[in-house]
This record gives sequence, C-alpha cells and structure tokens, in this order.
Amino acid sequence: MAAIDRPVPSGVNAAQFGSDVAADALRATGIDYIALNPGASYRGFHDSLVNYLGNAQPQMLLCLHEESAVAIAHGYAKVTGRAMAAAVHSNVGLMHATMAIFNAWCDRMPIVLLGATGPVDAVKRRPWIDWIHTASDQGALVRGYTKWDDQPATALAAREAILRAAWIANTSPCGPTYVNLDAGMQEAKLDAPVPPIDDARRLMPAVASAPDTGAIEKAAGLLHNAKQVVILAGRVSRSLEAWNARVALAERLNARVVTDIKTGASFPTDHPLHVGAPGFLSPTPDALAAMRAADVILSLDWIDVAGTLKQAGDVLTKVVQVSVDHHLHNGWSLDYQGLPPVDVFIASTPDATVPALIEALGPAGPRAVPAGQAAPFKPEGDKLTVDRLADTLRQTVGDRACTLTHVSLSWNGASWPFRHPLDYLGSDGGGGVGGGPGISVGAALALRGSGRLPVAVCGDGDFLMGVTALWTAAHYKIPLLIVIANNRSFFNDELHQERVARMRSRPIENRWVGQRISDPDIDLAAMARAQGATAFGPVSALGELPAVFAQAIAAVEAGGVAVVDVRVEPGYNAAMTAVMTPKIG
Ligand SMILES: Cc1ncc(C[n+]2csc(CCOP(=O)(O)OP(=O)(O)O)c2C)c(N)n1
Ligand SMILES: [Mg+2]
Repeated sequence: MAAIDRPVPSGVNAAQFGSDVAADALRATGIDYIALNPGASYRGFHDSLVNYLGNAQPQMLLCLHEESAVAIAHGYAKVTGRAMAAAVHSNVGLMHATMAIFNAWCDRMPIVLLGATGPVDAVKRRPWIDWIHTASDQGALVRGYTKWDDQPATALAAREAILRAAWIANTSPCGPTYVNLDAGMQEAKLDAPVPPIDDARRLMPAVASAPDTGAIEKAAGLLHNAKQVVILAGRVSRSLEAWNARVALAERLNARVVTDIKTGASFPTDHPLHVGAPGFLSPTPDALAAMRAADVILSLDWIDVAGTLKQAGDVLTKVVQVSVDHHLHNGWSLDYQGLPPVDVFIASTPDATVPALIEALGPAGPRAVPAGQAAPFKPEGDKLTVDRLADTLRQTVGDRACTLTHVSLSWNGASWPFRHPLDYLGSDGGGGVGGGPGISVGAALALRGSGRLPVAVCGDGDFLMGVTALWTAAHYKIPLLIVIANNRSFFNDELHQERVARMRSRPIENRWVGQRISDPDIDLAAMARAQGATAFGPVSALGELPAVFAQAIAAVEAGGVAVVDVRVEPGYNAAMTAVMTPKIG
C-alpha cells in the first residue's frame, strides 16, 4: 500500500511553513493514515503532507465524500481502538462530514479531524471564495459531538493542538476531536526554524483510569452475595485478554450475560451463560426475563441502562455501573440516555475493572456452568430472507476467521455467533444511515494482513448512501466483502408507516409509498463495479447464493473488493418486527 500514490522527491527536509509544522505534529502522533477530500482551505497542509512528509506516516487515503473519509477513520478505530486522521475542507467539507462525526461520537470512537478556514486575517482573503469558506466559529458546527476543538493561531500552537487532539481523542471515553487550521497560518513562512518536538509521548501520556478500591470492594460484596447476577456487556474493547477476563468473571459468578448488536462482540454468544441471542433495538424477551430474575445487575458500560431497566419492568435489583461515559455528556447531544439508578458506581473502564473484580472476589469453589448450549441457528422457510442470507454466508465463510464490520438493520442477532472480540465490530453508533460502507472500508484497512476476512452486510439504502467509499478501498487495495441485503426499500420506515396507519386505522397497504427503491430497480452491482469492485448479482435464487458467495470470497482473498447484491424478501425477523410494530390497543 505504501507504494500507492508516491510523490516525486521534493528535497525538502526542514519545516519552512506553518503547515509543515502541523504536518510534523501529525506524524509525531504516530497516526499512519489520513482519509481526506481535498480543498483550497488546507492546500498548505496538503502540500506539507505530500512534499514535506512525502505522503508517508501519515499516508493519504483519497475519499470521494467527506462522510466516507470520516466513516473510514471511524471503522479503523473500531478495530484498533486508536484514532486515525481525517481532513475535510473548510465549512462545506465539515458540513458533509457531520453525520459521520456524529456516528463516531455516539460510538465513542477516536478520530483526529483536521479542517481549515480563512485566512482568518481578512486582508489576506481572496475575494468571494475565501469569504464564503471562512466562518468565525467553525468548530461550533461539530462542538456538540466532538470531545474538543481548537483553531490555533500560530504554527507552534497548531503543533500543540494536534498533539492534544490525538491525546484527548484516544483517552477514554474516546471520541472525535477537531483542529481547524487557519489558511493564513498554514501558508505563512516561518520566521525562524522551530525546535523539534522533544518527546511526543510525554505530551500524550497514557491515562489510566484504575477503579477505586472502595467501589470495587462494595461491588464485589454485592456480587458475592447475589443469588443471580446478570452482566450487561456493553462498550468494551477489542482486546482478547479483556474478553477472556469477562468470561472468567461470568463463570466465577455463574452470571447470565446479555449482549447486543449496537456494540461490538463483548462475550461469546454461544457460551452457556449468554442469554439467548444479542438484541438490537431492544433486549430480547429472554434477556428482560433474566434481568427480572436477577438480584444484581452489573453493567459494563452498557448503552442505556435506564432504558433497559425500564423495558424489563419490575426489576428489584441492585445495579453496579462501570463507566467513564459521564465525562463526555454535554448539553447538546442526548445520546447519553436516561439517568439510571445505581447502587455502586465504578468510574473506570470495563477492561480495567473486570480483573479488579475477579481479584476482589477471590477464588471460588467450582460452580456449575449451566449445560444448556444455544441451539444452532436454523432459518425458517425457503424464501431468500436476511436470515437465509446470513446462514448461507456463514456456511460459505466456514472456518475462516471473519470480522463482521457492519450488519444491516434487518440483521437477526441469532444468525451469527461471536466467539472473539473481532468477530463483530458493532453498529454505526449514531443511527446515521450511509455509514456502513465507509466504516467497513476503514475496518478492512485495519484488518489488512491480520488473516481475518472483513465482511459487511449493508442494507440497500445504507449501501446507496455510502457506495463511493468503495472506490477508496479499490484504489488502496483494501480487501473487503460487502453483501447487500437488498429489499429495494428503506424498509425500516415501511414498518414505521405501518405502525402509524394501524394507530390511525388507515390502510397499511400504503406503507411502501415513498419508501420503495424500485421502478427502476437500481443496478447495485454496476455501482460497485464502477468503483473498481468485483460485483455479483442481483441474486434472487437461494440456490445460487453459496456459489456466488464462494466466488466473492475468493475475489477478496485475492486482494480485491467484492460486492454481492442479494435480493432479499422485504421483512424483518419476528423479534425486530415485534419491537417495531407492537400490537395497538
Ligand atoms: C441519514 C439517515 N437518513 C434517514 C434515516 C432514517 N432511516 C432509518 S432506517 C432507514 C432505512 C434504511 O434502509 P436500508 O439500509 O435499505 O435498510 P432496511 O431498513 O431496508 O433493512 C432510514 C431511511 C436515518 N436513520 N439516517
Ligand atoms: Mg433496504
């Protein structure tokens, strides 16, 4: 990949302009890639990346839309837990990027976003264009869903801002940060050589958030005395060591474990202690029943503890909450959810807390782990449903190590077991449709060379909004398989229209109007091919799927991007349909 987009040597080896200093700072963060869509507001910085740093460390990833640039950085962080950079042009590029920034924010994923404005000094502004692309508080566009932003006035201030941005983004709770580089500052010649960065690591110190021992003891006491513990395994890292510790804790407590599709794999879903299948919009009825039967609930940074308790109804349990998320809550975004009742609050990350809990609990006598193993998934009927698609895909993937980088809204949590923290990366975070392709390209970039097969299942609506991210994968030779669960509709909203029609006693037959993406049907494979992918379909016959999936996987294993357009029956699985269209009255 390093061989792609090589500039001719420029012979420049010392910083000469403000933007050279900013580029040096970005290199000092250790970030390897910067996804971007270009623009004159940061032409100085762009030049520094190419002609001063030689387009290496970081290497540019050209994107066709700012939304995919940010989504790629988001997907990369989902795998690595570390920030990648993305650069977007002035106010307009930032406006394009906003939804993807919001998705990353809600997903608590780090990104170092660089932007530009100005020249802030009006005297230096070119007529018209520089004026429309200068805003006096550009960071305000994204301040509600970034952890921190700055508009440094000088080269040295930009250096500090970039190091700080990386430090803050990568510190739990993680999230995007934004540095807005004044065009005037970027293009100004340095008056004097700037001293080198002494030791960047000291400016981005690791922030440990060790759990408070008193809180650990209290929690361990509650857990020790509990008859039945339920663990809600939420926002956790992709670390295998932390995964094993969670399994050890659950087994130590004989706790039932609930997971969901909003967050990445957090516990083996076919472990006997895992309750049923992961839920999506709502915990499954089994999970809610387990919560009602529990006397202690241990939330490992579960998204929406308050809402989940509410759904469970009469829960008479003690609640232990492990989270640092409150550091991020602000007055703009209500993604923090309801205020949960908590008996012991451990202000730390699940990764740091679980081993401390195990230690505080001490050794235990052998406790029987329930023998019941989840029955293997069996899709119903013989139609080409999303369940059939999932089952056939999984069988074709076979024993390969595989990462689901994204799943469609129609996904059934029961259809694909997770046995490793990298088996599934979680949802888009903010419910912003269109993130699936870009997030998957970024995840696939991070997984390159890991031996894992990156596979995304996207809705057709999601795919269509984000399709041009595929060109970036094709150009930079990032292997990835995208399977489209193509119901030729923004189907999720058909269910909403059905629900409204039921509430109002109006014809539910009309639910498709303004939702169906047909007449003409869109040739999704052609759109993928146009980006440089190998594409298959539309496939409408179930019998053809295994062979097509096998060919697509072969194309990915040969280093390519492959897309399969699967025409699925419109409709969600029973559990999802029940949540979305509850009986009226
Ligand atoms: C940016 C954005 N626009 C609109 C929506 C509303 N919305 C939620 S789900 C959905 C349909 C998505 O369609 P598709 O990806 O094909 O999935 P399907 O529901 O058909 O399974 C829409 C439009 C949204 N969440 N985000
Ligand atoms: Mg659809």
